[in-house]
Amino acid sequence: MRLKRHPANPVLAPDPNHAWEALNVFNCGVVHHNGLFHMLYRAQGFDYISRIGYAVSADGVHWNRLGEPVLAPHMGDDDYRGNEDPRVTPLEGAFYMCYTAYGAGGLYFPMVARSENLIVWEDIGPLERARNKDHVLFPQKIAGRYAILHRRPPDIWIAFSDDLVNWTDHRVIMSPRPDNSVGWDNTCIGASGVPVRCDAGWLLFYHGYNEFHVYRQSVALLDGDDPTRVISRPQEFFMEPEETWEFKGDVPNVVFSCANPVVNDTLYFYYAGADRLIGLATAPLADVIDFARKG
Ligand code: BMA
Repeated sequence: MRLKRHPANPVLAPDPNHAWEALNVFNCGVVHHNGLFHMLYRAQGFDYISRIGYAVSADGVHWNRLGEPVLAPHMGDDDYRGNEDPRVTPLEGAFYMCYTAYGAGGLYFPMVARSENLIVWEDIGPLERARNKDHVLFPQKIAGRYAILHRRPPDIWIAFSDDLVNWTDHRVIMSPRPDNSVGWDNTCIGASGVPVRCDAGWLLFYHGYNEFHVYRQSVALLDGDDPTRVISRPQEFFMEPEETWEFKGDVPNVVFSCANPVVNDTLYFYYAGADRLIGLATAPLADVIDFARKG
């Protein structure tokens, strides 16, 4: 199974009229809410500082964006190099953005912020102050607690919380596969967008890379009641760099995703090509579930 790239790709490009997003627009979170697609995307100007912009769309393909970022460095040394890779989860009537704060001394750490309108964001706090990223909240509580995926390299971890501030019961749920004969996820893996609940369990979209630093995308299936348990994990990826703009950009050979909303039984998989442009690929949700179950 392969996702189908949208013919209008790329759907979002840097805007030379805005200094803060003149160089790269890439990893984005997308939620479908009240009939509209809302995108929070990572942007860089020539200063290479990451800020987060907002765009809105009726069809998921054509976007209108705000002229100013909605989130920019605001924590002094802790994030002076930027706010990165937003993943946005609708939960209990609000929106939660998981983003990476990139600060002094090469330290980056996972933050959680909250909004009621997708424009004004308030920090809740870090998941931990340690080299960790690719974190994303589940869209519902699991057995009465909030649940989050995160990455302590090179593995995907899960953790739980009563208040979104204190996170406990950290454990590894999935690791790179050095023995995978396809050889695409043998070095490091991390979650993509918000896990999707279906009858079969939780779809965990994730990326992996190998010794050549090629980023590919696939999906695994977690137990619906106990997402610490992996039910199935296909050997194959479902997307890899194929287009010129996915091979060449700021960082070569990367398709990277932070968003996989499902609208009308279709998976909308938003991804960045080579850390420079944003594209869309789709698939019928039923095909994705089939792939995740059977591999
Ligand atoms: C990872 C991510 C992204 C980026 C990717 C490829 O570390 O966190 O910031 O898109 O590398 O460069």
